[in-house]
Amino acid sequence: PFNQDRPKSQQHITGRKHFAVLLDPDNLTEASCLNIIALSEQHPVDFFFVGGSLITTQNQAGIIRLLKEHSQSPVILFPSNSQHIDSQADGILLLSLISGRNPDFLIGQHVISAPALKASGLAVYPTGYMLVDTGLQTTASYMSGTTPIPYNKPTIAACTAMAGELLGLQYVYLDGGSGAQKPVSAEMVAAVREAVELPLIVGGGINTVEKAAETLGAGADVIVIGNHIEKNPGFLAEVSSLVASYNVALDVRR
Ligand code: 1GP
Repeated sequence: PFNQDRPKSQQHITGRKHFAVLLDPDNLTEASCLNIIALSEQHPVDFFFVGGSLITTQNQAGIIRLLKEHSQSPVILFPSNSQHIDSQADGILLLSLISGRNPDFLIGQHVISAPALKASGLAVYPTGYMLVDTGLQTTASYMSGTTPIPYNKPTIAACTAMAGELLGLQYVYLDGGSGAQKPVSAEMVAAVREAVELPLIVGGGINTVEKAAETLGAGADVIVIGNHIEKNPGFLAEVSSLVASYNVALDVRR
């Protein structure tokens, strides 16, 4: 089983940009969810992520049902623990919290959920999840009991992503945390982009078109926006156009 060929680079990066809207079941009513879905019909969204670091309501299944009934965009679970598996969705980010040193979120929850995941039929996306310190402590950092990567240490982020890639993870998610005071820096996004050949997902605190553009320009393949669209659904249209403009420019260059 151990031949001597060096593994080929995974070459996942296409240059195409993607837009994911994160829906936190605690923050949405049925009406606000339907409004976001209606907007996404006119202003395309590539994926809906569903989840949150601490879910206190029983709304998740209903939100996924609405999405599946009214939208063609894939629904991908963004779970905080093993309880959040729902086979109505299309896929799940199987997050290993590689920025932290809490074994429960590196492997423990995965062991608990493996039989249900195998049986669920969900597409499973093994993801190196990296929390970044963007100021105030976020729910994700507190709930996971982990220290996030310091904001001004892009080299730590790059080495962590490299380790995740070498371990065989297939995606990297760089997250400032939901409602972060500021997004992950362009320097850190660029350092991670340079370090690995995996698709790079970036989210947390993106609440202006300028911040979204900076994140995409620094090398994010997927940007994730939650809070600001929940508060101001019109932002969905602005980000959708921004992402489309990157992809049109890419097509013109080809
Ligand atoms: C959080 O990356 C997501 O995990 C999105 O963050 O809610 O701040 O957009 P926001």
